[in-house]
This record gives sequence, structure tokens and C-alpha cells, in this order.
Amino acid sequence: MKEQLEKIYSDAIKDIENASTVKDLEEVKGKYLSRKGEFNEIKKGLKDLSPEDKRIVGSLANEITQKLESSISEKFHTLYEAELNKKLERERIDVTLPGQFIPKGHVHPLTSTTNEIVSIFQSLGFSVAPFSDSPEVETEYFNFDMLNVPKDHPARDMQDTFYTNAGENVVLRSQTSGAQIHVMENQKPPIRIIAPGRVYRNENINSRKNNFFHQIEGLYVDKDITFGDLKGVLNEFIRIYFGASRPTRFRNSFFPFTEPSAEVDVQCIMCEGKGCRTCSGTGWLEVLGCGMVDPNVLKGVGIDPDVYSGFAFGMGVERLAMLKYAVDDIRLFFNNDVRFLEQFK
Ligand code: 2NM
Repeated sequence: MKEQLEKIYSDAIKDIENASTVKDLEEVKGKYLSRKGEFNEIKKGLKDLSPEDKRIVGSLANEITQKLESSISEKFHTLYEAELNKKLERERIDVTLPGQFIPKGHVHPLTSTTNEIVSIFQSLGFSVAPFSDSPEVETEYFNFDMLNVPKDHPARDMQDTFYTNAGENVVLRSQTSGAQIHVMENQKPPIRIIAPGRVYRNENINSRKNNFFHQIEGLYVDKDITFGDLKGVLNEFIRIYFGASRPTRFRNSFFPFTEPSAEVDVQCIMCEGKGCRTCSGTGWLEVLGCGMVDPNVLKGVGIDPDVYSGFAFGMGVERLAMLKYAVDDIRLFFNNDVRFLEQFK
């Protein structure tokens, strides 16, 4: 039995030496050391030996088993490392190679300007009116009647407003005020909202006018709201949007929905008030319209004008973007020429 064991041992060592892959080696291990392997077969025969032989042969079998296990494990590490190195070599990647260029889009300048204006007013306590960006149609009732616009006002003319065949007196809204009327009808003061959205006017298109544009209107209704509050909020807005040192002036104006009404100018950003082509020599640029909400508008939505007062304002996003970024043609915002848009990354 001793010879048998030694023969198996020397065969096993040869097999281990010949194994050239981890897989070969696992087969060798199975052949000699598994439960059905050659050593176990021998060990089964131990029970027929005398106690003395059992001790000698048994300890020899254990010794050989241990030697084989350590040879296999040693060889395993060598083979495993060799195979791993080969695999790493095969799968080598050069992380310094340049990547693939994927052109990346960005928001439209009118969107970023709208976002900027909205967030300034949010910081001043205003929230965005629900549904201000849609629908873009209103009934004449909400677009004009509720805003105190007389029946014979020229703004109602087909020359100025687009009428639709969507229903009787349904127009493409000419201002976002309708959204604010809806809020005033459904909510008690204090009301402090802005309404951004697209509006339509039946204009001849040129470098300053398009037949649709984007407006942001605002409204603040509460007890004791004064023209001083209006000036405070709009001056603060302009200070943040145009930068700290831009002088403003409030000029008397007229809107059917506000009384008194004003237009707000900022000192020309091109000539600093000296007078140039951009400001037609006046030194000032008109940026928005505003006023104290007409008592008739408040009455129309069921707010008592003897208890409450409010101010409202409206501005064109295109105009504000053109002034800030020195864009000289409104149509550039709608042509989608990437050479223009790319400058707003
Ligand atoms: C402007 C100028 C002045 C205005 C009025 C209202 C409402 F709904 F409260 F009556 N919203 N916006 C308003 C006032 C708009 O745009 C140049």
C-alpha cells in the first residue's frame, strides 16, 4: 500500500507540473483529492490493515495529501496570476485617448431670460400664477372686458388682435392678464403673482416687433398698496436685472387697466445717458409698463376697491433680453440659427 501511495503521489506531482491552466489544475485536484479521488479509494482500504500498519500507512497518506494540497495551491497561484496578467493585457484600454465629441444643447436665451426674471420676482415674494403659460387663447371677455378695455378700443381691432374660429370671441391672447384675472376671481388678497407666457399681436414684423412675443406681467393686491410700493419693487427688479448702478425714471403713461399708469425707462446701456442710436438720442430705454390697478378691474373680479388696492406691471422678455445682450433684431430669437443661439451657452 505504501508503494501504491508513493506511486500515486509521484503521478500526481507529474500531473500538477503538466497542468498549464487553472482549469487543468482543477481537474488534477479532482482526480486525486476529491471524495471520489484516488486517495480516498486507498484510505477506504485502511480498515483491513493491522493497527500498526494502519498508523504508518494512515500517517503517510495524510502527509502525502497535505503535500499535494500545498503543491496544488502553489501552482494555482502561479497559473492564476499568469492568466490574470494575460487577461489584463488583452483588455487594456488607454484612458488618455480623446473621448467622442457629443454636442450638448442648452436652454434658449428667451427661456433663460424668463427664468432669471421669474426668479428675481420670486425672491421679492411673488409666485407664478397657475396656468399662466397656457392656454394661449382667451375669450374677449377675459382678454379685454375684464381689463376695462372699452368696446371700441383700437387694441380690439382685427388689425391689432388675432381672432380665431375656435369659438365666438376667442382671441389669441394679446397679454397674459387673463391669467391674473382668473387668480383674482378665485383668491382673496393678498395676491402677489407673476404671469409669464406667450402673447400675440397682429403686427407688421420688423427688427423690433414680431407677431408673437413673451410677456411677464405682475400683480400685487392687498390693503394699502401704493404707488410707492410699485416703485420700490420695480426699481429693485431693475437694479438686480441690469446691475446696481443703472438709473431709472418713471414716465406718465396710459393703460385702460391701470390708473395712474407709468412707463419705466432705464438709462441707456450703450451710451450711459449721453444719447446714441440705440436710445434714439434720448439717453433712456423703455423697459416696462405699470400702474395702479384700475378700481373697475378690481370690482369686476369681486374685490372691493374701497378696501383693497394694487399695482400691476408688464414687460416683454424679448425686449429685456435684447437690452441686456445687445441684440438688435427680435427675429434672431425665432430663426433658430445656431450661430446666434450658441452665444448663449
Ligand atoms: C401692463 C402695464 C400695466 C397689468 C394689469 C394687470 C391686471 F390683470 F391686473 F389687470 N395685469 N397686468 C398691466 C398693467 C400690464 O403691461 C405693459
